[in-house]
Order: sequence, then structure tokens, then C-alpha cells
Amino acid sequence: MATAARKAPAKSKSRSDGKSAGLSAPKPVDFTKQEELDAYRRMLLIRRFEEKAGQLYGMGFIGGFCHLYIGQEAVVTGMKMALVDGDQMITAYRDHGHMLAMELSPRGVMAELTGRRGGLSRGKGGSMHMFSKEKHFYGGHGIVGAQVSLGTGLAFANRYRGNNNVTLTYFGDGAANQGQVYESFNMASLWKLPVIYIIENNRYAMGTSVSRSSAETDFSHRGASFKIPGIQVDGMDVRAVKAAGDLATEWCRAGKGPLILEMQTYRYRGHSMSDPAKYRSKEEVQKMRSERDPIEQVKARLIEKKWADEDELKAVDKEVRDIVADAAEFAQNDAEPDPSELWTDIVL
Ligand SMILES: Cc1ncc(C[n+]2csc(CCOP(=O)(O)OP(=O)(O)O)c2C)c(N)n1
Ligand SMILES: [Mg+2]
Repeated sequence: MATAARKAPAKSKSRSDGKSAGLSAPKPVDFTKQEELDAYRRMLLIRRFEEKAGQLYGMGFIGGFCHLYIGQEAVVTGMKMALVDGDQMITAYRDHGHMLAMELSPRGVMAELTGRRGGLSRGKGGSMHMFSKEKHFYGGHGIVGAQVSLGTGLAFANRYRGNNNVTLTYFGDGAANQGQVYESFNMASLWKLPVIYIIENNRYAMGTSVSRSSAETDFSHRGASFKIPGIQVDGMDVRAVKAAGDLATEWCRAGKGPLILEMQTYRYRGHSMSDPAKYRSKEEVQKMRSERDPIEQVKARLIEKKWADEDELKAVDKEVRDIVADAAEFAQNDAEPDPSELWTDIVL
């Protein structure tokens, strides 16, 4: 055997992670009082909405699949705070929080969950299939990883049109092992597309933990073969997410191409409503809830800085609960789609 073949392979000098591109996770931005209150209200709306969706599911008003976003609220909230009008978002099936973050109507989302005609897809799409071109929200996708190619296509259209908008393409730690993700990475990097790949690492894909399913568990490195830099972000701290969002949107708008943000987060509920979550301990969930909860973190800062007292925060909660109660009322009483709708919106 030739000697050269026995030599240890030379270490690659050019790692394409965030560090080699001069990137590292930015420090959490200091929020103003208004930003803290805004983040608190937005995250609370998602939390209360999802709690209500869980209840309606239990009561039989919602059928089929329903994946709740409770615990992950800081991710969509912080990222939304970094967007400008016209920026787009696309995600998977754990999507109600993304819709509310993009300001789709709570009534429209809830009525879609209950399959009523006032729903955003006129009651025919359900939890995983809602869209709003007006609000630049492109779904809601049930096929794991499929939205990554679509999000890359949206970014391609933005680049082609030269409109300077960016596309947030969300996917999970499980989806990060899908082949089409890497085909998309290749094209996005080659053509310097303005897309931010946001990997919501909530530590599980259905019942499989990241350590059991992924050879590389640092998801910020997943773009290395395609020269896409990435950074890891504390996805439970809305300020850290906003700081990363600012960095990433500036990066894309400067024409530097795609970027990966690994959001380290956690889902409190099971994978879907039918998951008894036996693959993890109650203590693990309880620890995250009590020590890292994204909403409690903001609340604690607001109180510590004397920017709001308990009564003011209760009033925000009441306002949010009223919005959710109204949406639930509507979603339970609105009519079901007319049977003639069976023959509309069908691609033949
Ligand atoms: C192509 C495909 N394979 C498998 C499934 C079944 N499935 C639905 S969700 C899921 C796990 C995905 O986990 P992750 O990407 O981490 O997202 P999370 O649910 O944690 O948000 C799987 C395997 C699917 N919907 N589509
Ligand atoms: Mg996951």
C-alpha cells in the first residue's frame, strides 16, 4: 500500500461553521420596556391559544392531527421582531404559533382547527394546512422537510425579483436529517439566496431524542458542506432570538446568501395530541418549565425592572384570554363548509 494512503487525512482548514465566517451567537439584545411588553403579549397569545386548542381537541371539537407549540414561543416571537414587511415565513405542521406570530387572525386559525367555514382554509385544511399570502405566511406542511425546498424557492423568487425580502424557513431537528434539506442547501448557497434556515431543535422528533437520531447533534454545522455558516441560539430567550434574527436578516439583505440558526428549544407537550410522551421523564419537562420558560423569563425581567407589576401583567393575560375565548367561541359555532365545497380548490 502506498504510504500516502496510510497517512491520516489532513484536517480541513476551512470549516464553514459560523466561526470561520466571523460569526458567533450575538449577545441577547437589551429590550426596551415596550419591546419586553410586546414580546410578553405575543408569546402569551400563542401559549393561551395552544392551551385552548388542546382543550377543544380533548372535547372533540378538533379532529385529526394537532401539534402544539407550547414551550417554543420565544423562537417565532423573537424572529418576527426582526422582520420587515414583505419578509416571508414557511414552516412544518407545528404551526399555530408561526401563524399567530405573522398576525393571522386567531379566529381564522381556530376555526380552521375545528373545520369550520370561517377557517383560513375554509375549514378544509385543518391544523397543518393554512396560508396567508397577504401576511406572507406560506404554510403549514405535513411532509417532514418538504417546506425546506419550498422556502428555498420563495427565496429564489425574492432574489430574482430583487425585492430585498428574506424567507424564514423553519424545520425541526428530525427534519434536518431529510435529503431534500441538503439539496436545498446546495442551491441556496450556490445562488446566494436570502433564506434563513431556522432549525427548531426541541430535542425530539416524535419520540426519538436527538442523540439517538442524529450523527451530528450540533445543527449549526449542518451547512458545512455547502459553505453555509450557522450559529446556535438560546431559543428559550426571546432577546437572544431577536439578536440572532437581526444578524441573520442583515446578512441575507447584504447579499451574503443563506444562514442557519439552530434554535435550542423545548416542547412541553407530546409530539401531537395522541402522544403519551413516555420517552422522557416528567422531571425533565418540569425542569425546563420551571427554569427556562420563555414567558416567565420576560415576566421576571419586567417585574425586576419595575416596568410592570403583577396586576398589569394579569391585565395583559386577561386581554389575551379574551381574544382566545372569542376565537374558540367562533370556532365552535361557525357553520361547517357547505358540501359543495368538496369540489372546490382541487388540483386535477
Ligand atoms: C416524509 C415524512 N416522514 C415521516 C413523517 C412522520 N413524522 C411526522 S413528524 C415527524 C418527526 C419530525 O420531528 P422534528 O423535525 O424534530 O419536528 P418537531 O415535531 O419536533 O417539531 C415524523 C417522523 C412525515 N410526516 N413525513
Ligand atoms: Mg423536534
